[in-house]
Amino acid sequence: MHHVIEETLNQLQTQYPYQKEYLQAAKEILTSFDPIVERDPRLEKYQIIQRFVIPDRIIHFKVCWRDDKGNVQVNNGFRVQFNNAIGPYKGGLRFHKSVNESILKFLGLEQVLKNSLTTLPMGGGKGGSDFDPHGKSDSEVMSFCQAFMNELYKYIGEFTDVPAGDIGVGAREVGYLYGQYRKLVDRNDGVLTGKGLSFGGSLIRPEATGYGLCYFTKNALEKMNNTSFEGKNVSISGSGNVATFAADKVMQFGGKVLAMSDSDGVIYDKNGIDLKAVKEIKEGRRGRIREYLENHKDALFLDDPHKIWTIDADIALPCATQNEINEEDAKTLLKNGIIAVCEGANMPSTNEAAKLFIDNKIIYGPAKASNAGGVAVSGLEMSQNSMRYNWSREEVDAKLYSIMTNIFDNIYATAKEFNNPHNLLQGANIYGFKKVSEAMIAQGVN
Ligand code: NDP
Ligand code: 2IT
Repeated sequence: MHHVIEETLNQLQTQYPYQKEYLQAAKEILTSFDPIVERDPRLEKYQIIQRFVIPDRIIHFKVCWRDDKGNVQVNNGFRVQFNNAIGPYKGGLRFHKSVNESILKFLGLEQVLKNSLTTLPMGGGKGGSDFDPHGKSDSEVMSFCQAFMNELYKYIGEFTDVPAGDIGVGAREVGYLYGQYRKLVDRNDGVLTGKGLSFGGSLIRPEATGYGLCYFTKNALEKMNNTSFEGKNVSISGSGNVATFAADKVMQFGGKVLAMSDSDGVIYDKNGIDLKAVKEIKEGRRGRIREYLENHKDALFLDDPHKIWTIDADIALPCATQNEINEEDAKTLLKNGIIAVCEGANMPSTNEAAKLFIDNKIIYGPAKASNAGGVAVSGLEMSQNSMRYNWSREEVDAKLYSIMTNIFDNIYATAKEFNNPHNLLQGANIYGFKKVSEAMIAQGVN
């Protein structure tokens, strides 16, 4: 390993020993930069590796709000502004009880490379709160979102930082957040993406991450394996925004979705998942996925989310959360003859699992490339807001398809250039880093 990479990783380990997700992402990314640090002495001369892996700033604030009983609740709020060398900070907000600085730093770091891969002018950031939306009423979610924005609005803007959704933040939350922002600053400038269609949202944004994941996977299946989704069995973890639209597109492409999940467990339906029923449970009632069994007598419930990887499938699309595929899960998938694992969630495979996929030469689509469709259409939403114009559904979908195809082609070409065509992870890291590092060097030490 190049000494610059080794020293940087050691320093992070010493400074942030408890930030395990951040250290994991930093290790995964920096170790793949080995050949380019050798090749380009400017990276060492200007300390680009160290400057790249540390966020520009972290904003940590207190969020106080009242629940329906009138009790005062207190949560932590964050915005990690990671890197704005190629465009305004851009990335989602996550509301989940597990949210902390480590998770948001890993997500922000990934976002910098992902946004660069889209080729649109967006820097990287991430934010959120340890607020748990499960079981909260609509008015509680609104109170929380308003209190969160009462702090966040000071740090965001159409040219500075443009947040969006992530786990626990969908159209409802973006609506409440945007409403409070507009009230506070008296500007309707589109500062969040994922907005409702009636106030500046883009067609296809809700579908974009799941559809984009399938467009990426379709390209990979064709160009690496000369095959397609047609007739393939697919496991999709999660049952939120990304998972449901991925399932929708897999079915449109002729695949069969055997299983989906939530944090309680897995539904397995050998007849193929009835997506309408899943959407009715999840979108309509915000219920639990095991309710699927009430109307689907052939389906089974497996009471551990990891068990989804024991189901014999051709393609796995992890669309729930980080580290949901560990080394054991990866071995099980490989033993069952999986041909492709393409990531809808961020960092769903541990570094050990990802290495197994790459070493075994299956198609492994790394998150920062395969799930970039969501932020890509967020970028297109920003363009439409700036133009005061809306593209049609077909126009946005065609642009998304072309962006995902380009991402695949660019990272595959880079993986081949570095003599490991199956290492799309290295391809994505190096290709994404190129534009960011060039911009940092060109803009001097600051
Ligand atoms: P949602 O909140 O819409 O859905 C999250 C889903 O994941 C829920 O079904 C949730 O179940 C499930 N889940 C959470 N933890 C676990 C677990 N440990 N095991 C199994 N299932 C779990 O979020 P999104 O669909 O938006 O996000 C999913 C992933 O995709 C995240 O990693 C996110 O960062 C990533 N992503 C999202 C993008 C977007 O545009 N929304 C863009 C790119 C990536 P439960 O209800 O039980 O919590
Ligand atoms: O992880 C991600 O790329 C997102 N949650 C979407 C970010 C965005 O700004 O649309």
